[in-house]
Amino acid sequence: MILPVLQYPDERLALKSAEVEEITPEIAELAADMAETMYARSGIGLAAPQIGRQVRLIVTDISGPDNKEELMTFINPRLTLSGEEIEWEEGCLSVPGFTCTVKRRERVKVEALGLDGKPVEYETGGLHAICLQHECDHLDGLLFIDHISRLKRTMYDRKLKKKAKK
Ligand code: K1U
Ligand code: ZN
Repeated sequence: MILPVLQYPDERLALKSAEVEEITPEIAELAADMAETMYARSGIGLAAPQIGRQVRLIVTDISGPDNKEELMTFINPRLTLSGEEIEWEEGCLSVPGFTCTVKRRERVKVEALGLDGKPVEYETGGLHAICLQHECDHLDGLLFIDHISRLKRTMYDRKLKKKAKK
């Protein structure tokens, strides 16, 4: 099922999510719905808080909605960052109409549980590393706009207020 994606400044996006205690059929269904929603919105990642569920669950597929070849689900992910700091132009399904360059680390190691409850360890770089940092930020109530300069953030907030008045 395709679910509505919460949009900034919805306060639920700023909440810290809780660990998944047990991988129930509901969690498996939530992961499937998140993947469907991510593809429907042309995203390469989605975190549970974006659809109003404050649990530590993310999905990614950097092959994109036209290919759907690299779907990955991570439960209770923990990241270890490495490599150089790089700049990447990010967008977010919860922050429509705005993109901005964010500084992130080049490589990540993810330790998580898979949908079968088994531990997974996965190392990656480039776009997937950026996407994983972005999605894990959502689990801690952070958006990419929390990483940009105060000036750019103020400009975006003003743009939103103007749009809301119309
Ligand atoms: O979390 C989200 O809202 C999904 C977001 C993830 C993301 C985008 C860009 C950099 C890091 C993380 C998106 O998928 S927005 C769509 C998008 O920017 C994109 C789509 C296809 C290829 C590349 C980027
Ligand atoms: Zn996002």
